[in-house]
Amino acid sequence: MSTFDLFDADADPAANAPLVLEPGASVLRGFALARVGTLRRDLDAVIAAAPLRHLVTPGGKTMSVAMTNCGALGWFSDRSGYRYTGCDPLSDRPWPAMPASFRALAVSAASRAGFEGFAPDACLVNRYVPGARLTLHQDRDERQLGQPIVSVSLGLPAVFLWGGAQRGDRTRRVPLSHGDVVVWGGPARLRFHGVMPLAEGEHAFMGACRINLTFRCAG
Ligand code: MD6
Ligand code: FE
Repeated sequence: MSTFDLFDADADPAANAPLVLEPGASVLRGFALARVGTLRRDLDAVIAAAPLRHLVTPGGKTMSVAMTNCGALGWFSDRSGYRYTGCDPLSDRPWPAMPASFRALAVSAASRAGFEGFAPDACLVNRYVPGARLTLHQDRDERQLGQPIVSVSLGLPAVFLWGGAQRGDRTRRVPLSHGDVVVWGGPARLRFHGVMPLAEGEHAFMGACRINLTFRCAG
């Protein structure tokens, strides 16, 4: 890439060429920025219908990240395991519908990263406050491992850990900011990954937290 390319891309972050972490995994810097107003409004409605809560892992630990879902399926964890459910176990009602703004963003980000025809049926909402973290894990509870995952970062910056096929493989630190979108699938779909403890801070638009939306085809 020439110096001129870099200057051009900086003028319009959404036009940036994807940063390729490895084949199948890329970071689209600022891809969601133009839509954050609508995303925030729709997010507030989802959280009002299905409140954020701290799930318990099968091992009995309470997660530091608070979670909820929208879409036909939602990710859930308790002492009996990880799974997708059609209803929110807190209310026994279906998860809130996936807002059209969420779906449109996820489909266009997937397409920008080279995955046409992404059909997400699940959106996991993660809220991190300072100190909250996500330990290294693989996303493998989805039935359609042929479809990518689209991950949208809002609010405070975080350091994403990008690992390998084995838990013990060395990890690369990838800073993620408000509006960044990560897309991964294909050969990278089962990579270990995590999020370092969130640093203290106050984000002008989202407050003292980071929200991550991950879109999957789970059913
Ligand atoms: C997060 N994300 O960024 C946590 N998983 O808060 C994930 O665990 C994740 O970003 C699968 C695919 C993309 C992700
Ligand atoms: Fe994950």
